[in-house]
Amino acid sequence: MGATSSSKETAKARARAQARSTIQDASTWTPSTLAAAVKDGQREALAQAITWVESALPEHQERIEALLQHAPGNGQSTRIGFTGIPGAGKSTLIERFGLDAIQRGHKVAVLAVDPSSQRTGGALLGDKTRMHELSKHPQAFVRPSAASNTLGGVARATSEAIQLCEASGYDMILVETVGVGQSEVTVRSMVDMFVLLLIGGAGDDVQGIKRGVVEMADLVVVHKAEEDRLKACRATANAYRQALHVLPIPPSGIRPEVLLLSSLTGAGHGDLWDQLDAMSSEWKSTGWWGEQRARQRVEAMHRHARQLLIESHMHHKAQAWNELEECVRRGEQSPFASARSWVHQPKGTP
Ligand SMILES: Nc1nc2c(ncn2[C@@H]2O[C@H](COP(=O)(O)OP(=O)(O)O)[C@@H](O)[C@H]2O)c(=O)[nH]1
Ligand SMILES: [Mg+2]
Repeated sequence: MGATSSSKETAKARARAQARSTIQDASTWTPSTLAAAVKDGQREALAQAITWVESALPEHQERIEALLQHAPGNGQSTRIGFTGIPGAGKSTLIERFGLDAIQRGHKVAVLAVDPSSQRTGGALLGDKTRMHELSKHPQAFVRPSAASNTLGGVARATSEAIQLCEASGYDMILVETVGVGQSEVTVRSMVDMFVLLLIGGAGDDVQGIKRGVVEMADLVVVHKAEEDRLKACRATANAYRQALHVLPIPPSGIRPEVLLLSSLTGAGHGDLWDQLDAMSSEWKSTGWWGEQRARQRVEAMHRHARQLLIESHMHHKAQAWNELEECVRRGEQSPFASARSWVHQPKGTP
């Protein structure tokens, strides 16, 4: 028995060594070798695979599809999104929450969707991700947001990144978003539970919190609630409890709770965990968990179809687009008529 298992071990070790040496040259990956390395839990491979799915180039779509087919997720992860203005403390909260989750036996992946990194070249997040401990932990994978100059490229890739993390053995997937417009909506459509972070005492106008964002939240956290700011934080929490009470009951059937929390002291983190845990158990028993996932898969198909169509048209009819754009800029043609004529032009028209 010993001999068999040790020869199996040797073969496994050899296969691993081989896969690792392949990492040295990313261009030698094929969809199936990359998928195998992802499923083997190799972080470098996972990072590479996410880079692949972020590509919007039409010639890359086939290998992306093959990769995703070879590395299907098992659907068993818990996916949690965190939103709130920059400075609300999302990264700090995620680091503490992630370390807690690891202590509870989970493998944690953190993905960040940050459209603003386009302007800063990612430096903002790269420097201040504040997940130093988590990113060094062997049970965690932290992927800072990639800058993207494609139409929604990073946001689109996030749902595929979630799948790849799952395939790689991560069962707790935390997504950080920045409170600007579309990114929240996109992230909301990819996660099971969505947490809104507020800073206690700061006015809504300062925080840029829109009703739409509050409506998307499954849980509201009044953050930075330490001793000296407790009064202001309680006032904010009460105001939100009242505001949430007049909103219609969400399709999940659960009205969002409002929690006070500090990621500096850790106060309230136990409640946050319990609340999310209770919510997921409840939704699994009512069927909302599965229903929401089903809706999200259909939404993802819509999103991909739109994206692929426009990318493919942009690729094949770039010159016609540029010419029409000039005409529209000069006011010679209506935007609607130009868009229609461009869409209906056969591909390959110069
Ligand atoms: N007082 C206090 N400050 C915090 C807390 N969490 C984060 N911060 C600070 O808030 C600032 C922004 O935190 P960060 O996690 O980068 O926010 P993000 O932009 O939302 O990701 C940093 O200076 C943190 O140290 C907290 O619970 N209490
Ligand atoms: Mg952050």
